[in-house]
Amino acid sequence: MNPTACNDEHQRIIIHIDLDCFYAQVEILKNPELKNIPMGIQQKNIVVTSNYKAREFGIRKCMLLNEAMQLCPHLVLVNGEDLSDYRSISYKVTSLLQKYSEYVERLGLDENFIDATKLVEEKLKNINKEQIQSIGNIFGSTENLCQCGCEIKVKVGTLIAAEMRKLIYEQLGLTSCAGIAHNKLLSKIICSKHKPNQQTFIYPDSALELMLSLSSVESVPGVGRVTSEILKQVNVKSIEELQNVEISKLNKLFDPEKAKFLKNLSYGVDNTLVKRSGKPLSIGLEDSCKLISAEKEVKEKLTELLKRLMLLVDKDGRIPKTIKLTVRTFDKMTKTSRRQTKQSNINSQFFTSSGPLIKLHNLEKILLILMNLFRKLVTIHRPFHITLLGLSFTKFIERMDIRHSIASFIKNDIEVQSITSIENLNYDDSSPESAAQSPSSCRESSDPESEPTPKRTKLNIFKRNLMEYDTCDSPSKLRVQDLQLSSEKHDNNLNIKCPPNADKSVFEELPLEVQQELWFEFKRTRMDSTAFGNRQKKLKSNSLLNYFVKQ
Ligand code: DCP
Ligand code: MG
Ligand code: MG
Repeated sequence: MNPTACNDEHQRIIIHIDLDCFYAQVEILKNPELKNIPMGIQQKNIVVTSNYKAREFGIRKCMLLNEAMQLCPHLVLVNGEDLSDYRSISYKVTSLLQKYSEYVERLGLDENFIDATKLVEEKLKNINKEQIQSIGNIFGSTENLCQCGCEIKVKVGTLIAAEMRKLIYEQLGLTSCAGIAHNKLLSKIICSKHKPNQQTFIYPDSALELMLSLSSVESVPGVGRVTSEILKQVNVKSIEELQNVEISKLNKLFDPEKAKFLKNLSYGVDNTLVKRSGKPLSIGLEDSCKLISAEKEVKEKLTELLKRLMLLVDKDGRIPKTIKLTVRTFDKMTKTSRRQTKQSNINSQFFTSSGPLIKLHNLEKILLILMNLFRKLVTIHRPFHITLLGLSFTKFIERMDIRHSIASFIKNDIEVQSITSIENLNYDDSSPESAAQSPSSCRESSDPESEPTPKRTKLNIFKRNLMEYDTCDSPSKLRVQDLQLSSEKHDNNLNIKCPPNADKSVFEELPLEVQQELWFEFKRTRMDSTAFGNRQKKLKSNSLLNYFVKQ
């Protein structure tokens, strides 16, 4: 539970930090010569952002390339379609902020909310209240301020925000803006009031004034295009109109909770909590393309995407259990596009080696899975036209938890499948991927939610049994069960058996190749220890069985 859950009061201090011209700053870090010349970041035919030098010429975010070049003919362009550096620096910023508070919520790639309530309380214990001077620009008046103690808290919040921004600059060389307020909504709105490299704060008394200063409901964070279109049905376009519309009218358009949420927003009231962000739930890439109508071209495009994606996953450090393919097809008859997704389990063992993950044989195995998924999405013996291909890895486990990866096979929420046989489970998921920060065709998905913890129960029993075996006197003394596998999918010619003392029910649920490896590993260690009389003989360091027995 967030310690600072609150009602409608001003007890919290929320800091919102947004990096200045983020992609441009990252490129400047890589090439400092770009610092003092107008520079824009290009994705396809759009300038998605630019440094502040370029903004002096009137360059705005997401401007068409032609338009930008007319405004500033000497604009230097840097291709920003590969988001991997932006992404990795973005996580570094979040990590720095997490040193201050566990309540750090990522928003897109360059924004973070921090619940600084506790930090403020701590600081207030060691500071002379009379001497506190706020840092930054203020929005609104300081007359007749609320007496509940919120004023001093906001002031201390400004000191903490300045410290955070200083740390980001010192450690990563990035400048940023901050907004300091008693809730997320106000802190985000206020953050962009003075840019770049500045901070702005607001006392609760000025919340209404700030909301009324917004041009329309669409400029309220949390009110998307769809919501504002619906609001237009009851003639609500401005904040004032949202304040005045009867809640009963909103209840007819939205569920009551959302209706109340919208009403609250119009008054600057936002009780949502700062959620803790973990690593992304999925890491993906997608690329729109000119019409692709041959399977060979699909494979080439997927190979390219997969190589890039493997580098991202390598940087992330975790091991994915599922791969998802997204395909957008174009129907020339109806002139409509259709986006579909299918996913498959992948073998965690593809990723167990450290260092760059692009091992050719693994890449080819994953490609086989992808092409199999592709054929399930697209009928290849009829003409087809692909306009977008996307790949993402999901269901991550930490590398240190690889020993538990077998548990993931055991307790997977989708059926366990053999990977090498390419008989993977597929299911439809036509919902579009969540994509971060990119208006153009190359998008990277990053879902800022925390990860599930590894599941252990059956695994532990299995592991314990194998450990008992590993320490017993000699293989001949074992209660050898040597159970023949009964499942249809098993190749009986291999004569694979469940290692003694292992939980047969768990073993039988493992994919065939995992069973094989465990069985052969068991046989090999039995032979070794018989031959050398060494009951403590160590298992091969990279063996699968080792994942069960090594602690
Ligand atoms: N971005 C994008 N498409 C958009 C908006 C932004 O690809 N429609 C990318 C480029 C930005 C980054 O996301 O660098 C962060 O978005 P911001 O809106 O915070 O813009 P900047 O950080 O570039 O500029 P500012 O200084 O205004 O925050
Ligand atoms: Mg920014
Ligand atoms: Mg931003």
